[in-house]
Amino acid sequence: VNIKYTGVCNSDYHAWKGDWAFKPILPLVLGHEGAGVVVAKGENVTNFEIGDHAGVKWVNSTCQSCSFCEEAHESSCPNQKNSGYTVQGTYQQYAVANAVQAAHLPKDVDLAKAAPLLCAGLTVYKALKNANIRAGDWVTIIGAGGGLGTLAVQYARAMGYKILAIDGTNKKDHVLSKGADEFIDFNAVSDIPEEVLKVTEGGPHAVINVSNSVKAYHDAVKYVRPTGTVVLVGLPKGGATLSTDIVSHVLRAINVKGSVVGNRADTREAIEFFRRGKVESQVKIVGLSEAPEVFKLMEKGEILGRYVLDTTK
Ligand code: 8ID
Ligand code: ZN
Repeated sequence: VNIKYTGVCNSDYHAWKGDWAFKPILPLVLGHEGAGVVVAKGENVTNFEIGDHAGVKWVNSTCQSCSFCEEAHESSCPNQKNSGYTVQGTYQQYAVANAVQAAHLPKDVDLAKAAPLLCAGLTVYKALKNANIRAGDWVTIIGAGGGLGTLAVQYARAMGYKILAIDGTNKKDHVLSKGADEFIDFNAVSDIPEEVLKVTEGGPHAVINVSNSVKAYHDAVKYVRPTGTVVLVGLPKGGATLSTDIVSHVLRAINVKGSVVGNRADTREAIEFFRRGKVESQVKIVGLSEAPEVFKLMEKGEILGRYVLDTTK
């Protein structure tokens, strides 16, 4: 795939820093939100033609034969390869993906805006599906102003949920403009569980944490509504653990669930929400050579939405 644009995900930052116990290959080209044009294909590839638009996502290839692949839990395939982690990624002009896992991008979808959908959009859409809630229910989105969070707010709105967004002071206007009903500033509020319980009248039916904050995870299991679900998406530095008060956990019958990207159907559905205008993809386009500056902004928590790199600059 001739990659035209690639999104900058916080996971790229973690890969660069070597933050997780699961280690990347070295040397490594980062990137797993690549959008571009098919320029060559293997002789057995039947589902793409030269000239088609394609997305290269985190799940670059899977074995198709394990029990997880059989049941469409491809992101749990033990034999999967990951773009920008265990195979060379999309911070370059030409990248390879297995045709089965490459995403089909309709030609009327702008490639720069499509890029963030391939990880951020897909991941939050799947996390919301995994929350298993109904239209009208409360969902709390932690880290709502970042790359994943900005899209999470919009998918949640499109899916009919009431949204309580949590992030820093500098993200408030941005997050409310994307459709959050309520906002809590984690810098300004000292007792976050108390405030969440008040705003959501007894706790949200689901919590999606897309921040790196371990404290936010501990708060979430305290304030989630009885029978509700905390979806773990944000990936803090390796070694972080989540503890929970067992008696309270049992008596409130709460669920705690990890969620990692999504399968091919989730990818197609997440792209379709965007194509139909139900979510917008706010991107700031800079040159590939500016990636180090983007990482600095990410480190300081100053990014609203997603940065996308133009691979020709
Ligand atoms: O499949 C997955 N599970 C998956 C896929 C893609 C990304 C997981 N991730 C992980 C990344 O590795 C990272 O840990 O999701 C996390 C978020 O990625 P991102 O959206 O690309 O990061 P960002 O744009 O930097 O946004 C993070 C937001 O969190 C806020 C920041 O202000 C920022 O807006 N935040 C922080 I840091 N601490 C917070 C806190 N205590 C907080 N918001 C609320 N409360
Ligand atoms: Zn990502």
